[in-house]
Amino acid sequence: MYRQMVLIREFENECYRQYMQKNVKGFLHVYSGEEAIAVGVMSLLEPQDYIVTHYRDHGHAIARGLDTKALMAELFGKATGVSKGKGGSMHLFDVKKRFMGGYAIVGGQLPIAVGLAMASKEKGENGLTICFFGDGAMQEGEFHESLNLASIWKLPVIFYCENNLYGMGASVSETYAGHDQIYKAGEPYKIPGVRVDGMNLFEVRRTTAEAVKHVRGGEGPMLIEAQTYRYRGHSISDPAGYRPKDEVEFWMTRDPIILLKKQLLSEGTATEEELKSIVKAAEEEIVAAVKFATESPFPEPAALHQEVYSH
Ligand SMILES: Cc1ncc(C[n+]2csc(CCOP(=O)(O)OP(=O)(O)O)c2C)c(N)n1
Repeated sequence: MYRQMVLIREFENECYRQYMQKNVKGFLHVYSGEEAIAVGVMSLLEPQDYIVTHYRDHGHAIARGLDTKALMAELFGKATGVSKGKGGSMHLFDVKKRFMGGYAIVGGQLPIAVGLAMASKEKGENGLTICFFGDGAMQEGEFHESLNLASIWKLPVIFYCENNLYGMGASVSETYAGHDQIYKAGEPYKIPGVRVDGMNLFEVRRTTAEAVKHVRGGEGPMLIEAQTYRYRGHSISDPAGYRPKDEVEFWMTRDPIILLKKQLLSEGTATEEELKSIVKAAEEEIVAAVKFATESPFPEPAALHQEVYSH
């Protein structure tokens, strides 16, 4: 899990570099700072489980085991990308891994999660759906409609709010009346909620494991609020000057990778050399991913209208 968290951080740092070199275009929202959530949650899932998420989706995709070469190629708009170069950063997808997409519309993935959970239940797959979203989605009507239906139909879905304290540029405390009790937002729909320290991998795993047991056991949906922080701006074009310096510094002291590293060393689970070699291997994997993306072809013009749906 340390390896995966480091790999996500290295991938995100490289995305920034590649964007500056104009190899990655369009929107880019990185997951740096939030790694413990994706990695902790995915470590508890089964192959039959579905995942849907928002546009800040690289970390979830890597944690679910999507190949970093195909992910980087997608960001480069290449035909070898996970969405054949047509999705880009915000629309990563892998149906075999039941990774059913990043979505650009805030809250748009919640009704999709409800549909996926209904499919799992109807088919008797013993599967559940994890639906990641940000604190900004709490203000969308879809949030409330989705929780209501999921509860009425007792669906196997975990609504997973990654509360990084900000939407695009405004603090959640200025935009959502229930900002200090997000985990209780399911109460009107009789959905139990819990809050977890999203910077602590072990806490994420412990809390999520209990929720997974509840939901897989047929007890209906749950809501989890993971408290976290994004280390970069909302997107690459946001210098994030609206955040107080001391707040940023505080959250930097809670870096999930550093916290995990300290714990692994103090417990004697790993040595400094072993952890260094994990970082080196991650760096090498990212270099290989960039090489693959660079050398891959762009989609043929004829592919433009293939696998594209409208309604
Ligand atoms: C329906 C809708 N409204 C507005 C936007 C513009 N928008 C994109 S991201 C964003 C902020 C969302 O913040 P949050 O859900 O907290 O997620 P975070 O980016 O912090 O992970 C907004 C308003 C959008 N994409 N979709």
